[in-house]
Amino acid sequence: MKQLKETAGKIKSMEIRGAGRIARAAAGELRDYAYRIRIKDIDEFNKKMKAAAGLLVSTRPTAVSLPNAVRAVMRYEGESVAEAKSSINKLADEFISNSENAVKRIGEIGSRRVRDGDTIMTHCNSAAATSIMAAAHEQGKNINVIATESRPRMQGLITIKQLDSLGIKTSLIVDSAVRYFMKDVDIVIMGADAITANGSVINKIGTSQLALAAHEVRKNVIIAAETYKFSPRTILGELVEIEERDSSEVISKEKLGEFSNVSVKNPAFDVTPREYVDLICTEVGAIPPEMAYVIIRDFLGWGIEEMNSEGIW
Ligand code: RI2
Repeated sequence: MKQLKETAGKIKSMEIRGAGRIARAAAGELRDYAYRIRIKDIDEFNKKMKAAAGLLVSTRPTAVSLPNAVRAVMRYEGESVAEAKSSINKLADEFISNSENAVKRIGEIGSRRVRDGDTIMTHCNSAAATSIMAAAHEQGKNINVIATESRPRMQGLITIKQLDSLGIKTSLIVDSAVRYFMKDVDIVIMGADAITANGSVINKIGTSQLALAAHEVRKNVIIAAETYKFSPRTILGELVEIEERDSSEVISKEKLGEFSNVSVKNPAFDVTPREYVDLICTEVGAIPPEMAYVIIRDFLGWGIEEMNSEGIW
């Protein structure tokens, strides 16, 4: 339980972050937790697993990769605890390796859209998006990247570090300079935390203004997202919840305490309508956002009837 809570805490505090990474961490934790349970009774075991799944999913509400990963592992079968454990082990390992391969494949597919000499603008830090840049660079294309800081958590600093270590020339800009620099950009590449059935993209706050600025000057926006970032529940009309994080990420509690009429709003994500997205690059191909429903139906393996039930596992 201690380690389970620790992993959940790390996801919540964003020590483990990035939609793909939290998904893999949750799948791995469920597998390890299962092996730590010392109960012989299968019903009791299942109850513990359900509680653990619930705890992990509750840590961050927006990135759908998290419930999708948990769902993938919680499909385990077994009449006995030993069987259940081995099924969980197999499903978790499968999810993790498929996820890692997906990020690599997205790089290969997406890099075909990058031309030699392109300037790419990106936002926040997305493993799927940087995989495209890394692949293009590896192919010998000379690219320049403009990376936003991505306030308040400054994930842009992670991006510039990663790109720098690959030898990719990168300029760091403040978030509000996005429109100013858009004229120099050839293509915008960003990640996603969730994609809805109608092709809207939920990603780090600021993504939609970047996409809007790109749209204004007809620059292509590519979203790099594994298939498990598509949200099955949006087929049922559900909206993706936007995580509101603590005010202390924006201004210290002490400073805020100096004011009587000030509050802080700190949404972690926003929604980009599909009209501003040219292509979603997944591991099964680059698709127009209008095809999001097909990905949910054909690649996630969720039956509509399963989604109608109370919980998702
Ligand atoms: P990958 C991140 O969320 C960013 O919004 C990023 O674009 C998205 O997850 C996808 O990241 P946060 O955890 O899975 O920083 O592509 O809030 O790495």
